[in-house]
Amino acid sequence: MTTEKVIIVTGGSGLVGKAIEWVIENDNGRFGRKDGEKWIFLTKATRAIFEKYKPTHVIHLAALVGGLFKNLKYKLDFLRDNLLINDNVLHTAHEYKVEKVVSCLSTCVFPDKTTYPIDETMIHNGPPHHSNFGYAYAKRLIDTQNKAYFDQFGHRFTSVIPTNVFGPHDNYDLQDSHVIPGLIHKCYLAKKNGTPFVVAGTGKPLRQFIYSRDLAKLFIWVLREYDQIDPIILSVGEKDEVSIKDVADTIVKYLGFGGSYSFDTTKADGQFKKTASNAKLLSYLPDFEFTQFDVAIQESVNWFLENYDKARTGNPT
Ligand code: GFB
Repeated sequence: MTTEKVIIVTGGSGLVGKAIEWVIENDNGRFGRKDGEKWIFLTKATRAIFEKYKPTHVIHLAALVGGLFKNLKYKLDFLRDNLLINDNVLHTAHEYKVEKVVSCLSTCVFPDKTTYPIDETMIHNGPPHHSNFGYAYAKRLIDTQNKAYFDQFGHRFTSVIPTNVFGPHDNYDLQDSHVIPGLIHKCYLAKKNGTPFVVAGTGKPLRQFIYSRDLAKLFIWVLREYDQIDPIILSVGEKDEVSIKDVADTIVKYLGFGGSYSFDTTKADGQFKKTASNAKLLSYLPDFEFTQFDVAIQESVNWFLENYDKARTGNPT
């Protein structure tokens, strides 16, 4: 008789947590809810939660996160808060003999000076980009913690490395958000108030973006089937890399914005690119279907318009 899997998801009310919940509830294919699985989506993961649910598996998403401009301002908070959150969750998982923990890193952890495409073996090969070194080092250390828990106790704690994520339930705060929710919100306000739509920076930097609901399916696959301690990059292919200008153009199209649209080159561009290889992922899931970028942006814009009143907008006028 197989024992029931009790899966807790830390940071369960955020962008990725909500996407995993959506897939578990709505996907009738290989990624949806399976018999013998109990899923619990948490906002705070403390000892009391482990005591209450006695989880067998953990998807660890809870973190202090933010876009370029928030990272530039709060490097110590990003380092310290994430170090403390990760140690708390991983050590509590150790004490409660959790079978598996899947933690979430980001491709910003990789060295800034590197060859491309970036792959999983390069994670500790040199300093990350200065704009987010606080967050990057705290997240890199999860890989080190996983290896230490395996070495000393044999725990199967692993991690995934997504590229930039976007989708429903994002954080749309104008200062602290990532680029896609930030530009969706800015363009929406420009259209509503008849004011100019201004994109920060030159628009030239390149990024690979993964839709939160695609990432959610891959998280569920990693939880159920990926058996390594070493991390795995979860990303669209290198050929799907787009510029910040491409992103802004697509958002302007789906919001139907016809006003003045410009770039504020006095604002930072951040890292020019962090082109990552998804070869390892495709070696496991060669037929995985990623949602087309345009379709994912349209769904994200529609979700924002339908949920503006309850979305995390930071309450601008
Ligand atoms: O998503 P983002 O903030 O972070 O994207 P990173 C930043 C890029 O978008 C820069 C441009 O080139 C910005 O100049 N941009 C243009 C904007 N307009 C805006 C805007 O309104 N808001 C924002 N945020 N950007 C982050 C790391 O780097 O990536 C985090 O700092 C994390 O730690 C995240 O890893 C996934 O891709 O530059």
